Amino acid sequence: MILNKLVLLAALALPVCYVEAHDYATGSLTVTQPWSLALPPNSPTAAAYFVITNEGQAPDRLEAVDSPIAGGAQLHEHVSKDGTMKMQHVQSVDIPAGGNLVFAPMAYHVMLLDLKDRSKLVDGQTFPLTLHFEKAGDLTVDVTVQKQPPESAHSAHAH
Ligand SMILES: [Cu+2]
Repeated sequence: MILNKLVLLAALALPVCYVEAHDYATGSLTVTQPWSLALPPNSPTAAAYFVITNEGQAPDRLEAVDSPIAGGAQLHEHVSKDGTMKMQHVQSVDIPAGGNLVFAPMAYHVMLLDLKDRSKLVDGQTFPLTLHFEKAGDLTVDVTVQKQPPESAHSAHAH
């Protein structure tokens, strides 16, 4: 009886699901779990999301992004305008010292325009995305395409 309880406790202590984390670092910046939503083949645009953590003493700034699968890539944010949520292009995104910045649906995101290679926008595929930081320089990450947002993305839009 006691043994059965111990076995049960051991089973409960195991993580429910193991999420493979993909982290990329340059200088004091870490980019965690870049992902994109799998899209139908005729989608005109795609979006990419990730979390940037700045463990340094100084702020940095994400100034531009690009990807070989898209003819253009922009930094976007969601804003409330006349009672509706709209996305708009921003020139750059500040990353505060000791802080983090969440790119997620209904928040900051990378918008990929003029898609050149839609074969990568399928569940299970990855595509490269290069982030250009003012101080930390360039960082290329592999964006994982998936059907569902990762768990980490849910916390980003807790209203
Ligand atoms: Cu957008």
